[in-house]
Order: sequence, then structure tokens, then C-alpha cells
Amino acid sequence: MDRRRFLGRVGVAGVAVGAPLALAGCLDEDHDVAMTADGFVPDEITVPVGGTVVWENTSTRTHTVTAYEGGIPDDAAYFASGGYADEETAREEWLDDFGGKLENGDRFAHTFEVPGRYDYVCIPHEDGGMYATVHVEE
Ligand SMILES: [Cu+2]
Repeated sequence: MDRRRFLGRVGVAGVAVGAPLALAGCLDEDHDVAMTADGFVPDEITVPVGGTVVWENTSTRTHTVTAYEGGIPDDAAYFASGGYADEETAREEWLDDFGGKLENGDRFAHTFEVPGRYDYVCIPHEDGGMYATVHVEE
């Protein structure tokens, strides 16, 4: 993608993590979870409280990272690519205009402040089993 498209997308998503590396053209290795053609790799990852997970779409398909609102700790912050405040909005925005989409080379990052289990999904590939889990430990 070109630089202006990337910056625009970061502006919409409100996610700046990885931008300097992306602008330098180093898109290959700086992620924790890859979004391949058909799944999140790895599909389970464990980070400490305060840890940040960076997702990157390493495929040519369009994906999302969308938390299951009922699949995260009660007092945890909701997260979704696109920066949506809840799952319902994330799904509506996806259906409306592919809101929250992550295309090849796009990244999304979230910092986990509350311990527990976080289940999340790629909205367009939910039926294909594209969901995964982040474990956050004290
Ligand atoms: Cu997907």
C-alpha cells in the first residue's frame, strides 16, 4: 500500500503502533500474531498484564480483529480493529462499509491491562473458524 493510504487508515483506527517501521518498509516481522489466509497464527498467545499484542495481516485477504464482547473479562476494555467501542458497532460498521478492515501489511495493536481470557474473531471469516484467544496473566 502507499504511504498516504496507510496514514489515513491509522488515523481512522487511532492506532499508531508500528507506523514508523511500516513507513520504513519493514513490514515483515514486527508482529505477534499473523493473519494468514485462513486464520490467526498463533491462535493462542499469552502476554503479561500491560503487554501489547500486535496483529499483522500477512495475507492478501481482508480480515478484522474483533473481540467477542462476552468473551473478555467483565472489567476489560473492549478492542476491535477500527477502534469501535463495542462488538455490535464493529459488526455494523463491517457490514456497512468494511469498517475495521485490515488489508495486507496493516497492523492492529491492543494493550491488555486486565488479566484473563480474551476471545476474538475475524468477522468476515467467522464461519470459517477464524477466531483465536489472548491469555493475559498477572
Ligand atoms: Cu479473516
